[in-house]
Amino acid sequence: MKCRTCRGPAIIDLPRHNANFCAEHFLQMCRRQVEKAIHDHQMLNKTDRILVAVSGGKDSLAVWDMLIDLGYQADGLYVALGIGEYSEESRGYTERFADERGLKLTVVSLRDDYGYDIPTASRATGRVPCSACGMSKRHLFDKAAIDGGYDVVVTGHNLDDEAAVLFGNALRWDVEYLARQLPVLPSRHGFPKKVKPLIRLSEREMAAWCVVRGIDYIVDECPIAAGNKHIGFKEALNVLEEKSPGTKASYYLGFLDRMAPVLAGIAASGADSVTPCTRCGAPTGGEEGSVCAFCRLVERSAAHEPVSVELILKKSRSQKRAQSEVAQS
Ligand code: Q46
Ligand code: ZN
Ligand code: ZN
Repeated sequence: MKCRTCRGPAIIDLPRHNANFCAEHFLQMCRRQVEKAIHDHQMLNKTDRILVAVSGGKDSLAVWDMLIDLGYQADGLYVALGIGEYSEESRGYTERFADERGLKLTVVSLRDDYGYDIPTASRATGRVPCSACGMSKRHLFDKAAIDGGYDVVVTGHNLDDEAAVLFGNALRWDVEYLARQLPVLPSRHGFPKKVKPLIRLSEREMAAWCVVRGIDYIVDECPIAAGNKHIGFKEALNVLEEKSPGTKASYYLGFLDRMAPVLAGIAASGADSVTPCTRCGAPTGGEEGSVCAFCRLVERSAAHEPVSVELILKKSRSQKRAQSEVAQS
């Protein structure tokens, strides 16, 4: 196996590029893909103050590493979700990454700073854990960016993530979600700009980036992720990718090129009126004088007795068992 660029020994084969690369030229290919995404979608400027949402996983640590490597000014924000050992370990990976490189990392702890964690919020509000989690993270990333004077929030969503979400939205023909599934959300109504520089790189490429660059990351998935629908969509797309390399990239990047412009009018016509939350001041879609969904979640969750992650997992296992019994009967 020889590197396409230098003919030296290759360390990775990338069927969708019909090419193999040595370590040096693999990194070069990744940097170019990120630079192209940043340039094509006007994601970032070299003078921007960037806040990277980091989780301790490969994608968010890789994107932070890449941005620093490309000369951007990027700090990190980690939200401690209180999902048992998984959260403790992922925090450790994130803190070590930042310490070793002298990068600025801010940690917000749901339990210490807001009096709840994700398993408890899920039980207290009756939301599925990922919904309580996603809403908490969105609110806290937005808040940290606005309070800290950052120009833009970066997340580590990669090609596999975006293709899976697109697949889910297309299966339901959810036109509004499709119209908004863009790698750049401009800043508006008090929300910060948000961008996804890894949209041209796959999960496997991000894992390889971390190995080559010596980045230790948490390999285990969030234990609560098992019921997440996107995992099924990813698996389905992986089957297609295996049969026909390049399918995922042409599906998602083709959507951005050819379909997103067609849907642009729908994206622009979305809800426009926001008012400040009377409790925390964050923009909210509710009526004048209302409290935002995050503040309502905090109020209910902090008043609830702490719930362990094991209890949530037990509940989701018994729900699945009941569903499969119904399906078999
Ligand atoms: S951390 Fe949170 Fe994810 Fe775990 S609870 Fe769901 S959303 S799966 S990225
Ligand atoms: Zn090479
Ligand atoms: Zn609020």
